[in-house]
Amino acid sequence: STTPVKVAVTGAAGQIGYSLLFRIANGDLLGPDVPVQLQLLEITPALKALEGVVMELDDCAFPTLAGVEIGDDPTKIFDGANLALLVGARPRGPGMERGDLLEANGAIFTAQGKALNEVAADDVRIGVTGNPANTNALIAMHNAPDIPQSRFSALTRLDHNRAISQLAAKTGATVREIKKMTIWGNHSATQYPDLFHAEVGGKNAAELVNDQAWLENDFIPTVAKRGAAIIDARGSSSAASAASATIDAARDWLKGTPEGDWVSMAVVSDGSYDIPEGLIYSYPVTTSGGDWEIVQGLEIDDFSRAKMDATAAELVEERDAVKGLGLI
Ligand code: NAX
Repeated sequence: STTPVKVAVTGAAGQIGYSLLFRIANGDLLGPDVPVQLQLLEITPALKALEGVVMELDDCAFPTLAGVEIGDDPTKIFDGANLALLVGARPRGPGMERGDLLEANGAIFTAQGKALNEVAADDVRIGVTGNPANTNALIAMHNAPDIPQSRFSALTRLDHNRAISQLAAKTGATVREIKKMTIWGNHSATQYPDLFHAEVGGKNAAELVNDQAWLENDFIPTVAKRGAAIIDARGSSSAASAASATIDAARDWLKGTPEGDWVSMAVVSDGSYDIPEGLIYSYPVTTSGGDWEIVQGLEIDDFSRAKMDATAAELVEERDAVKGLGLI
């Protein structure tokens, strides 16, 4: 059909937005034949900058871009949205405590959850990139009781892609040869990138690498702390790679994962792998027809179990904190 797909993006004038919008408008998300309508949300003081970004989008003359709408009211900008990419969030400012950060983001994600509940399209899918992504998604989900919980996901695809890239570099394989990578848990330093189920050219990655010291002391911390390394080198946080991962995650969610592979998505736990029910926890998932399914039956050894439980414990703490603040 030629009806444009409505894609809402929040934080559209930010640095991830500056990469993300052009990729979506170029057809990288839905393909060159699907017209896209961009609906862009910003806070009022950033609307002028956003107008500048829209001028640049216009100047690209993207054939797939059917229209652009901007504003600071989520009940207008989320109207009819088929996909909502929640990128905008409140960064931790000087002197801000963890509780302050959760509260500031709580205000954003309660309001946006309610607005999505009220005005988004019936088929809406919601991807949360803004940090703390898992808990922001949890807050939005709880404030949108009429939207099925399975429609909410937080981004761990950047971590997933980073893990693939590190494994490719270690083994000399191409990225294309690497399958079944998994990020478990929180998009934070406690995340657990798992090589025990990943494959390189059809061979088990952990067996191929055969170097537990590298896995523990190099691979896992490199992936988990990559964000900080980028800030160190670039002077600002990852933006183009975060935008690319946001696109990868949404595209695979809507279009399906290939046979014989899976992706990592933080989704609501049903208790799989003994993770507390209701947390937004990153799992290996396959997708089809716009729905995800947690990969079942993976064998978990003691090393993995401890890592999976540690990142779950952090998410329980975050959940209890936002519950204490009355946000969920
Ligand atoms: P920027 O600070 O450049 O942009 C954020 C934008 O969001 C700003 O323009 C701001 O005005 C806007 N904003 C704030 N509150 C808003 C609201 N209530 N409604 C709409 N817009 C609002 O940050 P950027 O580098 O683009 O990063 C955006 C978010 O992604 C941050 O929370 C960041 O921590 C997070 N990230 C998440 C990653 C992930 O893998 N899940 C990786 C990259 C990134 O660090």
